[in-house]
Amino acid sequence: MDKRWIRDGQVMDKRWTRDGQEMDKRWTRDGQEMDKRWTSGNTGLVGGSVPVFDEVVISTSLMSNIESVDELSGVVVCQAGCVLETIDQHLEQFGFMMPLDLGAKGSCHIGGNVATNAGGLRLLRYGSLQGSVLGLEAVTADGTVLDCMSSLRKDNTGYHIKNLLIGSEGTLGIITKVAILCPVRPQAISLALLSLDSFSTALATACRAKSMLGEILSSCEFIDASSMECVTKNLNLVCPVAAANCYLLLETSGSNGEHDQAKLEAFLERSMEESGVQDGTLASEPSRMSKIWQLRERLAEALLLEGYVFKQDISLPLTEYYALVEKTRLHLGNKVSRCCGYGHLGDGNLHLNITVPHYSHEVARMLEPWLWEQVAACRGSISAEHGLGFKKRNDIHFSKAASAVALMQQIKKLMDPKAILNPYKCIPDIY
Ligand code: 2HG
Ligand code: ZN
Repeated sequence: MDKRWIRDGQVMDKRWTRDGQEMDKRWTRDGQEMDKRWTSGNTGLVGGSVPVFDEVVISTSLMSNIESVDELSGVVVCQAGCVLETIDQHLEQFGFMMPLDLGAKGSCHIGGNVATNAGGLRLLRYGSLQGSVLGLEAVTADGTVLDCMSSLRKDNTGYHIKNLLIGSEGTLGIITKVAILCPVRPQAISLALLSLDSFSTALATACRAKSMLGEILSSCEFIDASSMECVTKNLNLVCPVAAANCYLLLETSGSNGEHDQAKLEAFLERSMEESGVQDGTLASEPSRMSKIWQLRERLAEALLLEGYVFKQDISLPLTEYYALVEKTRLHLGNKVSRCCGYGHLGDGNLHLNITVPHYSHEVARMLEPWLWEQVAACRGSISAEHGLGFKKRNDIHFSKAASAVALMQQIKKLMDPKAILNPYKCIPDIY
């Protein structure tokens, strides 16, 4: 193979040939040329924090103290109204980071994140909040302050009430404080953006990234051509790789820059051998990484500029991931302006977004329950990380058995007999 690299502006004099054949592909690193080419912050997307009928809104904004950081274990204890990004910035001085990162980090509150079991961009690496939240405090319907504030990694004493509250969308208690296990802040971070000819190449490349990058892979995000066109056009952003059908954004983070680079280079060299991998760029410089991240993180904002957006947050088996976007596109035809897909490919979470100039009843009716039937047919989930909120609570049966929903309703009745905690949300009414 004959490919050249440029690292931080420097041409790396490293070439590979295979069977004497030159591969005409190049990379850019940090923008330098090579040749070819995610409550309480009210940031939820399913109306979970929106008062609809007779609700009273309780703000946790003033509960914004970060109470402690345990420098040995990496456990941060903070109040529910702390902004996610603020906690992360605070942790920097101790060498830790928040295990959760999402587009709304600058305004979302940790209490809301925990209440919705928010997923985000790095779940692939750091797991879900069900695992990272070691303890919490919540106020229950009768005013009891429920103290589940453990900071222990292991604690199998009785039922895990804490885990019941995580993801309950405020329907079983108001989370007031949390203890979160934080990973060590990485010393070296790199970001690769690849353009690919098809979803199957993207999937094969993502699988290769998982196996070749292993423990240093911290994010594996997918963007389709329509999404990329939307974010670049509507927000005047520049995509640094050649236009293609699909894009993969792969982030590595680790404790040893040299080791990580060697792994990443081996992965990229191998990937560039594939004819379907069309172009790529690699960045390690923070401002360049941030520019590339914007192409993914600002997609939701870019879509909003097109009018009304039907937003879907779906978990699917990887083989069905993009097929659903294509099926939906065919199903809706010219009734919509755009039907695009992006999301957390690394954990099977697709964000299917459909834009129309103005809200359309016709499109709404064409979309649901048709879409939920497609998702249920392949045993996917109608809400991967955003929750059910007000919008999807009555569709829960597409993803959960009737017996499970009935048990949820009994738990709700037991913990909130007067239905005063975030009513009309998350599960169908029983009262
Ligand atoms: C993200 O991953 C958020 O960016 C929002 O979960 C998803 O815009 C969306 O549909
Ligand atoms: Zn997401």
